[in-house]
Amino acid sequence: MAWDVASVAAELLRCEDERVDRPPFTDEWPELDLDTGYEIQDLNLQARLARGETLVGVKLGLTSKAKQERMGVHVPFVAWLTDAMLLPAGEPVPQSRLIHPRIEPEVVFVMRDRLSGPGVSCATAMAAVDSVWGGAEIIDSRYRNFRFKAGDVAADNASSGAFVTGPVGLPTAEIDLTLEAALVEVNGVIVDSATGAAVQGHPGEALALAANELARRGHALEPGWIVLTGGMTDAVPAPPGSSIAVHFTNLGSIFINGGV
Ligand code: OOG
Ligand code: MG
Repeated sequence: MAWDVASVAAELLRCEDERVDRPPFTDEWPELDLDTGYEIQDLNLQARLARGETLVGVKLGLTSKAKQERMGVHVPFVAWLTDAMLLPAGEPVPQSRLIHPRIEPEVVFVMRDRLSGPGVSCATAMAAVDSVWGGAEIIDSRYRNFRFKAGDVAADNASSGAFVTGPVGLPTAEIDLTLEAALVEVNGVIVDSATGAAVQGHPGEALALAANELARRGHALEPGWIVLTGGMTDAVPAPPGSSIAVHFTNLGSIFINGGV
């Protein structure tokens, strides 16, 4: 079978809806590059909106060395967040709709102003932010063992699954994000940690990257949007029965039960 943008998009949504994983498309279609991946991602955003979901923001992928090294993909990229991915605080991992969830700590921005690239810097990006939050993303790949290349993972909406935001939101002036730490706790044991500096040197750089990358695709960051700036540490598996927590220095703690 010769894959194209439309058939890969349909197959990815089918895998998501039926909770099945598969080998990466680049095994059969090596020319599936990042920009082709974005075309597929955009087609599936339209499909998500057509079935009643609402666009609520964007997520960045692979903005930290820890994530890039683990996934073997060394380019950051952007994907879409819809309201179907919002997990209320205190809810368990939605295992019934995920294949092999993993959790990662992220710095989250809520936008006050529209932010449109190109030419956005960390400082101009931060000036458009309303508030900063701690977050936990529950990623889930439609690729077996999370094996993929840049084009595959961009097409797969950057392994989107669900995300939770924490209990504390601060104005940007009240927090030094380079020094803001996140500890990752699994079943009572701290297994990893990083500060915001792990994310492109400053999470605001990731925000600028999002605005500039979206401009290339004819979009801007809109007021009220949520931006997940990317995993600060490697992600940890979140199987049924597990108990995961993310603790931030100033942005509070998020507790996520692995569910059943
Ligand atoms: C790709 C998604 C990356 C992040 O924060 O880096 C991502 C993956 O690791 O499966 O969400
Ligand atoms: Mg993430």
